[in-house]
Amino acid sequence: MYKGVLFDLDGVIVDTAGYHFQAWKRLANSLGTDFTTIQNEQLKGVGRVESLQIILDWGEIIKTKEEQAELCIIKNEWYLELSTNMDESEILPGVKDMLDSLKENQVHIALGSASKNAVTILKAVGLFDYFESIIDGTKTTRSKPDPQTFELGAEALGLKPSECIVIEDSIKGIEAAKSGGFDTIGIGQSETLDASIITVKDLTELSYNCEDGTLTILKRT
Ligand code: B16
Ligand code: MG
Repeated sequence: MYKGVLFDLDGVIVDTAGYHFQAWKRLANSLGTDFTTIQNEQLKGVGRVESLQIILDWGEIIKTKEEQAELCIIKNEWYLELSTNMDESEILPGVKDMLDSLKENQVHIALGSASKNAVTILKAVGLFDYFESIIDGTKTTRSKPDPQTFELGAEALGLKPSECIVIEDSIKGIEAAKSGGFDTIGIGQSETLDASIITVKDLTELSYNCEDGTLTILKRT
């Protein structure tokens, strides 16, 4: 039983993971390099600056700190071009129902995302008001797989890690949550994600019950 849920954003609440991939790929191609969808799994959940460094390392490309800052700005402009017209139709399946159910039953809700665009995206899709606390890339100093994002989320809700569950779509995010002592639900493929409770394709596949301020996951693997 859990008293709080910490939601990742990209790839869990909204389908922006694909937009990040497209924008990074465009940037990599503009630098004369490329990366695969399998490599992209290593970028999911990782902050902007750290993601660029990984891509530069893959391509054995050296850039100064100033050039890296400029490249991050360009990537974000391309990402925002892709995500700017988002609306509630891009909320992933099962998310709205789960948020409604949690809220109706006084289960605490926070966001734990690496993205600096999190507030903009949540407002664009009309989900901002569900969150009691938003821990995003503007509030953290250490990128996932460090547990800081989720530790701050639990703290903001006044809960211990053992009282919260983290919902994540990334390898690094699951790693971060586990190392902070959180149970985890994976969104994606169980071959890729080693979640502690269950990995589902999307939240419509998750059996749960919300009652008197607690969430119970009914079906576990
Ligand atoms: P931004 P999440 C992460 O969000 C994305 O998975 C990752 O691909 C992105 O690089 C990172 O946010 C930073 O995002 O460039 O918008 O600040 O999955 O932790 O919600
Ligand atoms: Mg994610």
